Amino acid sequence: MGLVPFPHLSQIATLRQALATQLDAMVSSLVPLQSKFDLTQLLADLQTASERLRHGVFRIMVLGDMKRGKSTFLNALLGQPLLPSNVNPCTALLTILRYGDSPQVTVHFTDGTAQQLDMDTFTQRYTIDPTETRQASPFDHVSHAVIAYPLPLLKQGVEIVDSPGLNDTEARNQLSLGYIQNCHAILFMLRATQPCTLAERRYLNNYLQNKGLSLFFLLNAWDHIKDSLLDPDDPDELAEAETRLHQVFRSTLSDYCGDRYDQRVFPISALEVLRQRMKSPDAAIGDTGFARFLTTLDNFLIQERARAEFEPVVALSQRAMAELKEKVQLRQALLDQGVAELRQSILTLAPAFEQLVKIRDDFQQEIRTSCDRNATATTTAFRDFILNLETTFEQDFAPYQPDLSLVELVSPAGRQQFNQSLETAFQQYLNDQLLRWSRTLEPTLRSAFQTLSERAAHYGASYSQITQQILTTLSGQSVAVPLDNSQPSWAAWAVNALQQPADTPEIKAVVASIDLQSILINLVAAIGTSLLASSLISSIAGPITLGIASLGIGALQVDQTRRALVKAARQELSTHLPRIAAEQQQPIHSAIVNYFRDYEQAVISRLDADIKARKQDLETLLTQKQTQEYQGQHELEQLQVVLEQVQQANQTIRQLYGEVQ
Ligand SMILES: Nc1nc2c(ncn2[C@@H]2O[C@H](COP(=O)(O)OP(=O)(O)OP(=O)(O)O)[C@@H](O)[C@H]2O)c(=O)[nH]1
Ligand SMILES: [Mg+2]
Repeated sequence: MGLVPFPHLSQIATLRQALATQLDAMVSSLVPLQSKFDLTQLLADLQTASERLRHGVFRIMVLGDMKRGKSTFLNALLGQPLLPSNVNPCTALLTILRYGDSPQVTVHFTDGTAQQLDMDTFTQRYTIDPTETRQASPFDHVSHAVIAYPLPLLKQGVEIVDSPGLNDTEARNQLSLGYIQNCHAILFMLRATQPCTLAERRYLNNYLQNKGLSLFFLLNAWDHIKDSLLDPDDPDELAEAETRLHQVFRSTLSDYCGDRYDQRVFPISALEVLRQRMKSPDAAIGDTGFARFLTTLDNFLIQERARAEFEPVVALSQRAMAELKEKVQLRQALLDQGVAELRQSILTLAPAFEQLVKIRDDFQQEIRTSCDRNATATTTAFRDFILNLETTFEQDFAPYQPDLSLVELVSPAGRQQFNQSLETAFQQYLNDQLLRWSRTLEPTLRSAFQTLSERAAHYGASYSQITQQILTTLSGQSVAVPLDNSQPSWAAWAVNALQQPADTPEIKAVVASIDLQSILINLVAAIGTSLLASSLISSIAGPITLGIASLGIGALQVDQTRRALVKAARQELSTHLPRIAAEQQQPIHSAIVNYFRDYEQAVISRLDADIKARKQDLETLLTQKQTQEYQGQHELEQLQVVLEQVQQANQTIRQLYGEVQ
């Protein structure tokens, strides 16, 4: 069996199953009541939650630049060299590793098709060929690969995602980025001997910082420090070098982990751990950094992940109980009412039901208004942003400019090289600008969602008052509000769907649904290529050629050339920006509208279903009474039994949840 890296995993797996079993028990108890009550929404919610628990996994993703040892690290975690690794750039695809009874690889293509392979063929066919240049990726048509493998760690409910090294081309990065939201912990791999390069920093700033991700840093190949020592066997010299290196990383990584360096950053030697685990699989891991990392991740797993996963289950179970309780109470109140009396009560209630419908319509209207306002504001902000790019182009583009003193523009090969570096620079510049804009979008959306959340709670409270009135009218007496169910379940849902910790997945989802990638491609296509094709080259080649003809390229020529380049680029920009701004407004507007519409539909359909169910329950009761099917006392006893079962399941769920506290 070998060493278990995360002892809490099996506890969580057991809890998941136990919770799912309780939810299923609730479902089984409730199903027979469907002839009396409309329980469609509640049953669907319970079943979905149970299903989700049964398929629950803990997903870890490794990110980092080329050859940092990502694949080696995952192999060390698994205890065997399953993922291909090499001294050369190696991992070509986003690779998801999950449990399967027998080893099998499925490669998914961008056109939606897939192909199954054995492990060897996969490795042969889909690793980076060291003789290929980085630019021409032969795997553009591949989306990702899934490896199913019978390994103990995977069987315990862990899924592992290996990623190709960070890439020059943003399109390739997007594949890994798209998957980040699906993962519960992101491990960013650095190499001890290369403290945080510019590319790594850029990646961290753009994609990982302040995103509400659970981010851990691994400083791999820590064993390499020895190589740089005068005397590799001198423990004092080693300790000193290690302390110095930690100081460097502490300051570079403080932007990403603040003062939690010790809980977030771990020096490891993946290769040594892999070797050790292959030799003696059961031995405790000797690498203290690696061992500390495992403990930290394990604690994170139980304290944060499990809690986040199970909390909604507890809320749902509580809600199921409260809903049932309310329905039973109503039946109880109506036990002795005759048909005529009940019919009369139902008629009297028409205005109350109309009030519920009015709440629905008012809330719907508010969501729509907020949608219009935000879609318009966002689109306007985007247009202004694009048009303003030109104003600050000089400063903004400066850090990305290719170093002209290294470029030789007189030869065709030199020009081609220049073209390439200019295009990369331009892509990066535009990409960073777009990300900057999308970050400004988040606070706006957050405040819009906050307001909607508050409105949902407000409407929920009014709604509860009326349903309470309905109960009172029907029973002819004051009925106590059942338990803590002061908020109707549609409102609880509506509040929770929007109101989450600072960086809500919802907001990220909206921002992600704005297809920055295609905006970028459009921008690059329109501006980038015309930059290269235009008079730009000749306008800047002029001074250089001149320089070479006379004195060689001096600082003066380089500076002149640089200014000519920026000026020409800015001119190009100014001719294209208005069109780009106009073209992209519609897709951005739609992305925002679609999101709000999805929310509106989900909330309103729940609200609507709730009103209908309340009416329907009364109609059903009336019909039963009319047809003499109704055997009041007996039925009430039955209901009490079910209620007790549901209460029992709810109690067990709370206890189980208590175990992860
Ligand atoms: N000395 C030392 N070498 C390591 C360590 N971890 C990995 N390596 C070596 O570093 C090289 C790259 O390792 P990989 O695991 O392929 O790196 P990667 O990040 O997956 O690389 P790509 O998939 O190409 O991005 C291999 O030759 C490994 O043997 C380590 O802890 N110490
Ligand atoms: Mg790799």
